[in-house]
Amino acid sequence: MTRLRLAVQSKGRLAEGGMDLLKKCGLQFAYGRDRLHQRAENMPVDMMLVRDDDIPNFVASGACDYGIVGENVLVEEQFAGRRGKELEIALRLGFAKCTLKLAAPKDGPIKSVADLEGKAIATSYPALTKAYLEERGISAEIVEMNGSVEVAPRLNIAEAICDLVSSGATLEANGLAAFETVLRSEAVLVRRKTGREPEADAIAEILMRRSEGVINSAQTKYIMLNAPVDRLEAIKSLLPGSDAPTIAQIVGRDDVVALHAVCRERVFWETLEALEAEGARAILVLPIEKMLA
Ligand code: PRT
Ligand code: ZN
Repeated sequence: MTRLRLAVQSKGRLAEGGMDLLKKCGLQFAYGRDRLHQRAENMPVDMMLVRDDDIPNFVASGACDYGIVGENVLVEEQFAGRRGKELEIALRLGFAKCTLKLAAPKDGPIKSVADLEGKAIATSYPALTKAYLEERGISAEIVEMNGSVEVAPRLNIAEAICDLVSSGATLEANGLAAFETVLRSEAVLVRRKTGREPEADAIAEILMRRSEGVINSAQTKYIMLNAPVDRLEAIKSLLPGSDAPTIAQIVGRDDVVALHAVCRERVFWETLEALEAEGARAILVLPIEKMLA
């Protein structure tokens, strides 16, 4: 019987989020994390644990059917003219979000893309950076580095950098300021554009549908509250991303009803305070574990 072969980063930022998502999709794995292969016990899925940079190649060559990779790695492979071109995004996974940014010393002369003309830029994403600058008519020298790109300006290796940013703390700590976003990235599920096995695709479809349920339910909350009947419309309009709430009678009360709603956007404290100000009481916000639309 066909098993879906899935490439996942062995350790790093994509490994944890990837495993977490697969577990929430119901996959159970038998062994610890230190093996190259992991076999799901309850579904026809085999995982191959590898370095993220190798994943596009593994999927393109057919060694794996699908893979979880940062969009930044995929796009770099595509711009570099390597095998990433043979891949497509099957599903955006919503974790490991980051941005690829151009940055330069905070107090230096480089404040915009135009200031990069004739300068040296250090990056682990040479093809992406080059394409971005060429498109804007800038000619600059690309200095390829495989890590610690943020130290390049201080070491006079380059005047600017193009690197991934999530919190921005690394830039800050190195006296750098970002002035341009080159790419927004998140973890993505990739597969070959052509030449896939229908049986593997069918297994992947189940996982993707479950993943969508997991991703959608992550921010989604179930809100329950009691609402004065005469404030019902105002209260309904405050509920973030909810379409049709359920209204139920409360025994012995005709001035107050119970309202239950699924909210598809983040529910902030400010929202709860606004609901309370409109007369809502007994407000409960519950997490939703699984969801099928
Ligand atoms: O060993 P292997 O090659 O598999 O791992 P790796 O070192 O290449 O990858 P890893 O685990 O560091 O990152 C894997 C993927 O996570 C990246 O390709 C991105 O898609 C994604 N990701 C999300 C990030 C970040 N956020 C991130 N912040 N990758 C790297 N960083 C770096 C950033 O460049 C900075 O140097 O983390 C540092 C801290 O960032 P700040 O802004 O929070 O300070
Ligand atoms: Zn890597």
